Amino acid sequence: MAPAVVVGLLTAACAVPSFGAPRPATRQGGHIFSLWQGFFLAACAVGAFMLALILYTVIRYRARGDAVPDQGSSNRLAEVVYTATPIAIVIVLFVLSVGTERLVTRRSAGPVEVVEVTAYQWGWEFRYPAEGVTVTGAENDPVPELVVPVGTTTRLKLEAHDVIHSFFVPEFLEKRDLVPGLHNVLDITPTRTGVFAGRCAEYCGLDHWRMDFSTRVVPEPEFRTWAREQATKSGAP
Ligand SMILES: [Cu+2]
Repeated sequence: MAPAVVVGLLTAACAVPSFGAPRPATRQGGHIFSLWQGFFLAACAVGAFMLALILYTVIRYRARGDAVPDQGSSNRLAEVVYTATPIAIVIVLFVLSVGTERLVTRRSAGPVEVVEVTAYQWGWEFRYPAEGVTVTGAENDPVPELVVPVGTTTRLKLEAHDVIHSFFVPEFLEKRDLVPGLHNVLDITPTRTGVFAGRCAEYCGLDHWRMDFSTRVVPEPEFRTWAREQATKSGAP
């Protein structure tokens, strides 16, 4: 009964293609998403194999009288297989992880948009140097909005002035720390429009929970209109 439930749960989990991860909204997030699917499927396969081995052993070697079983202390073939197989699995997963990491952290040859992201206790500032636009919001009032165009790469230059914060939008499937004195960079290429909630993902003090922001991915023309409106509002040329 219990094994049937476990198999049922595993099958149900495997039937969901995202395996619980948010649907990615960026190209880089798509790479992480594929890696996650690979890891999850590998875990399903290992789990199913182990369950099968346990069931086989329980049935095949159940007590059958008082005869003394084989007293051999080792089985070289089994030992080699159960040592080599996990090592091989770890090597494959490691190579896939390094490949994905390279894809995700590779800086775009020519980023179209640049946004200077500054985190502070307790809020965010998004500065668009080319457009002369600055969006600020502190302590959730109002929640600052990061607006980026869909289909083009936006380079986020991450800075912190006080303590360590972390830029996190679940749908981007990436998290990057903002460390005082370090110039971290995150290139994102949104693949679909929408509004995605973001937050600071590094405990940074008493009001850390207030560090929410919103990310709005819009079509390029809409982005241009928005930038022009913001620049006019703040009196920039
Ligand atoms: Cu923070």
